Amino acid sequence: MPTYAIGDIQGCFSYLEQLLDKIQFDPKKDFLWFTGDLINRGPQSLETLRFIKGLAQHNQAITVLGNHDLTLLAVGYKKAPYNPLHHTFSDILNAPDKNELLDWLRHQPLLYHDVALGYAVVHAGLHPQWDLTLALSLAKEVEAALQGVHFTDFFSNLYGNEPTVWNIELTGWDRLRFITNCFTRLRFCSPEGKIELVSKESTHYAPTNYLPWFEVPNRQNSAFNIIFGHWAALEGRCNTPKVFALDTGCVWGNALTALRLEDGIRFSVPCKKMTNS
Ligand SMILES: [Mn+2]
Repeated sequence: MPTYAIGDIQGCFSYLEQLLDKIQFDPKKDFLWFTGDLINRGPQSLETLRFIKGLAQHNQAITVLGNHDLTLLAVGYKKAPYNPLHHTFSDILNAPDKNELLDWLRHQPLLYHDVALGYAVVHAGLHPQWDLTLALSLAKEVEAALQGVHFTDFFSNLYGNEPTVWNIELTGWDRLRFITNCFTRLRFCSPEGKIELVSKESTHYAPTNYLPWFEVPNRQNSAFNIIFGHWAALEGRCNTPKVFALDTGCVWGNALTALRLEDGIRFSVPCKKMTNS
């Protein structure tokens, strides 16, 4: 019963189909993990979301939430505007099953850990000062807000790059925004734990005094296998032990990648560029 973790699809449904063909995915035996950013930028957000929701509801897959998935929710619940320069998910917003899709999506986790397999998956990263137990409990705080009665308030308060430093005594929206920014947007972090949410380049172009989050010394979650997406500029490369980068830039014309957790073998299909923005 292999488990495959699959990187950011971003609405490139045809490449997901090709990848599942390549690994000879058998929904009766195999299980899929997705790193989030299922939708946006690519041409088939609706097909992708419907397909993964269907798998998840049959206990054949899990996904974590990425920044683009949260953007869809914010726009879908009318807490952010639809911007045709940056958004390609009008197919979902106009779909007859829009409400079911959004409702399912907002019930997905930000961090998932399988004790038996010995892997965790997150969209962007874990703050270096969080051990896995704390990270799982912080993820639950955000998930409770996303799933609670007043969940639309979360999207009104989601956007922003502040605060930049973790403090266990943070409260309110600042606390939930910091946690969400780490799980869904983090790339670079200073040795002291200050997060930087602007740079998107590869590790060679780290802002001065910043490191990739997974290279920060004394990282408290370094004992665990962690799978992440989000960072297409890494092209799937990460030399830190137990950290697995899976966003290989499908929508940018690179590849869509699956990692088989049981033996660490990677499978990829080449992709044509599907976005200009
Ligand atoms: Mn992302």
